[in-house]
Amino acid sequence: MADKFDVDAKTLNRFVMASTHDHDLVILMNAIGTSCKLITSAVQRAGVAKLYGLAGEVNSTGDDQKKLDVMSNDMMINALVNSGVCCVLVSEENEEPIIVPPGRAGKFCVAFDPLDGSSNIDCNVSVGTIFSVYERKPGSDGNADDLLRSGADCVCAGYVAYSSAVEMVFTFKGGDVHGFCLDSTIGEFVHTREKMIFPQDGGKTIYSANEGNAIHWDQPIQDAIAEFKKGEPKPYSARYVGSMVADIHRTILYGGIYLYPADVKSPKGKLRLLYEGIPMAMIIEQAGGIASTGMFEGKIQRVLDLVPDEIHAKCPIIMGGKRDVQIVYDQYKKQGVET
Ligand code: P6P
Repeated sequence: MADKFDVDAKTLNRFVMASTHDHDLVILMNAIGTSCKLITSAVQRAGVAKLYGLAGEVNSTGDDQKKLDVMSNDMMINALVNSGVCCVLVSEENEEPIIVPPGRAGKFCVAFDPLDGSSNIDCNVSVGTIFSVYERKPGSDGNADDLLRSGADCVCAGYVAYSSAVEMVFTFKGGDVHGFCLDSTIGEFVHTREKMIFPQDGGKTIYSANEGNAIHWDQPIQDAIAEFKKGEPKPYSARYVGSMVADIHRTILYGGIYLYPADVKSPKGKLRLLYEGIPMAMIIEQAGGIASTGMFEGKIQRVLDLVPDEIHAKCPIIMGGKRDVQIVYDQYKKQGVET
């Protein structure tokens, strides 16, 4: 029997065109989609094309850059700079912001991690791309200050999971969260998940954290993990991929909680606000979950309320549904902390 051919393919481009009259946003999402298709090709051919291993440089996070980090970064920068709709880019792989030459500059400011979790690439574990989009401030030609704003000013956010399927999850500010899988037979992201909603009962009892950091966590976090291990009516399952996109994607679809809290070793946490915290928080909140910092700079904060003081600012992250985030908050309440 012939494969079912879709004569009405609901591509990412068509979704964006139907969702906005801002043609520059259509162009932007097309450029992001194209760069993620190129990254897909590189990631899927890494073994064959001998792309594993180190590039011999270090990125803004101090991580050893993998060959694929450099390639993915170049792919995104080239696609965005040449889209004609961006004025400033911030990448995890670049210490300094990339200012688009005035002749090719447009209104969008994009922060991205081109290949998040790339330390996993050589052992074939899922990796991802994460991006957040802002519009430059009125009167600005486009510089880092246009991105030193809270998630309240974020126009849209998304991630791409390079795994058994290549799936982009994307949302406009205030909109629903949608999933688009890459159909390699037509080279397009097609609409496969309409209105992704975090399981409102909290979903599967899963906690996701790097317990290798446990000795550095504050007592309420240690107590919350102990509560998850006890679990009601049975202990939670522990799942930790070590690639944020994989861990967050699972958390949104299955439920549970993802934690990368601040600790004595990393008082601001490890993850980056502009291209990990804010985009993931916008997606989690608009899918009906909670995106908290846990204890950060003396109080419990909402990730989307944080204002980055520099383009590679860090933030702690506790993301999940009310059931599980409340267990964390209850431990802070026991210490008299307002949540
Ligand atoms: P750790 C990858 O380097 C990353 O930025 C996220 O993708 C991931 O969730 C986290 O760091 C893993 O950090 O300290 O557990 O290896």
